[in-house]
Amino acid sequence: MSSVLVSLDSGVLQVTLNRPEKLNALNPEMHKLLRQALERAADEREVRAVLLAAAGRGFCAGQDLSERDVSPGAAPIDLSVSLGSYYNPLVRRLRELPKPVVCAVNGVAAGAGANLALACDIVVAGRSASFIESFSRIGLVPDAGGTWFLPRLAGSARAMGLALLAEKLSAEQAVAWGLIWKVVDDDVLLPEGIQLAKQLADGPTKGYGLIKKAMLASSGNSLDAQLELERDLQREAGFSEDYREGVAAFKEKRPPRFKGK
Ligand code: LHQ
Repeated sequence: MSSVLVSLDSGVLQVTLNRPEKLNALNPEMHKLLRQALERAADEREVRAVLLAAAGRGFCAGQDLSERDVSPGAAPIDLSVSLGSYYNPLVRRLRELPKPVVCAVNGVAAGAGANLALACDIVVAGRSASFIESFSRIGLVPDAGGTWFLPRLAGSARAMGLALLAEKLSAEQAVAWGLIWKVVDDDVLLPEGIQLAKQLADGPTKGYGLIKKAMLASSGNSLDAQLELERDLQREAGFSEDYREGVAAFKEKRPPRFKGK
């Protein structure tokens, strides 16, 4: 059985981490398959939204630590290689993908697993899910974008506490702190994730891509620069077929039929 399952239905590419016995800890094979799935999402017109989900009782326990030889005689491991080859491209791909990415967090999300979830656009979590910036427990620095996402989402005091103390944050607390979109009962998590992704897959895909671009740029921009960017992106959105359709539907008092163009 593949460690990452991929299926396309109604415009939603569902990508499921599938190594439940290791709480979906990420190894090179999973990274390869994840990358392939996200490239497919970027390339195929039929894909209009992505749903990242996971099998079993955990979402993702971060980097697979069993593959690291840390015995006294072993050569020191250069972790930057793994970040440069796998994690950094993965986070960039998710953020820069011009299509919405929903993440359904079904259980514990630890280390890079937590930050993988935070790299997605809409994060919905099951009530029993939790987030742990577990890096400091093993002497590491939050990676996979953690030191960028956390202060922006939760504020610097909470970001620092999460990173230094590595305490488990409940899904309810993650919502209260602004880390994620919402919490739902565990038994409806997947249907809820699918429903959200389908809703987005039926939307103005091109406009969504431009929204992602604007949001991503905002944290490095002055208000002035952001206003200029909004002007440019709005020009592009205004030339889309979906803008015409959206306004026509509004005038005709009917639901829009977006084509993603
Ligand atoms: C695991 C793992 C795991 C292997 C559970 N690996 N097997 C990036 C680039 C380069 C280098 C370094 O790092 C990074 C980014 C990172 O992600 S660093 C952070 C790595 N992750 C962690 O430190 C989390 C380690 N895991 C845990 O702390 C716990 O397993 C959590 C809190 C996630 C869940 O605890 P429990 O619910 O009590 O489950 P468990 O500990 O019993 O785990 C279940 C199984 O999964 C168990 O296997 P076993 O054969 O004994 O049943 C664990 O060994 C395995 N597993 N995480 N990361």
